[in-house]
Amino acid sequence: MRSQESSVVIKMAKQIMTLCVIHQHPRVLLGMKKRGFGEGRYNGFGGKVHKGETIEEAAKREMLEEVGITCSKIDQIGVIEFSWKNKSEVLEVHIFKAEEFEGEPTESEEMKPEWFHVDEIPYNTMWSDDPYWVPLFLENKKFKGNFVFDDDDNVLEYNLEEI
Ligand code: 6OG
Repeated sequence: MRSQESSVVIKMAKQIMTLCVIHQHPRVLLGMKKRGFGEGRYNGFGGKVHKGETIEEAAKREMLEEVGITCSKIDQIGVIEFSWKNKSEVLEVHIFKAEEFEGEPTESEEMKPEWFHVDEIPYNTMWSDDPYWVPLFLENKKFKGNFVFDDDDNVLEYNLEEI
């Protein structure tokens, strides 16, 4: 008789998040994260999607909250799932681009905005996945992928494809 298979189901809560980068060629607006998750790294602006709002609404809200600008038109460029080899956390990050905005980028408690030339993106002070997908983003290529990190947030494995 076949022995009964035992299986352990590990439930991983997937956190849906937004990430929006202003791209006015040849410059991009990033922010230095001042606190919390990703502190000390440059990144686009974004955060968790709240109950009752669409992902796009969340992306626009975060732009206003974190850097004080209104983006009426944003385009989704990519979606990436991030996970860690030794953690159960999974983040599904929806990446948007805005070319236009209203208002003046203003420092908030969370982010200090800064413009960078596309040839001088500060990859050394960014998440280790960024050098893989930011070049696609800058070329307006749409993509999806997933990245797995080790305990030090280095990329262990990844998949990235244009869509
Ligand atoms: P709060 O937790 O502060 O939002 N984010 C990532 N961005 C990159 N480039 N790489 C990652 O690899 C990321 N994980 C999360 C999503 C966190 C912000 O950081 C982005 C959000 O915009 C792990 O609310």
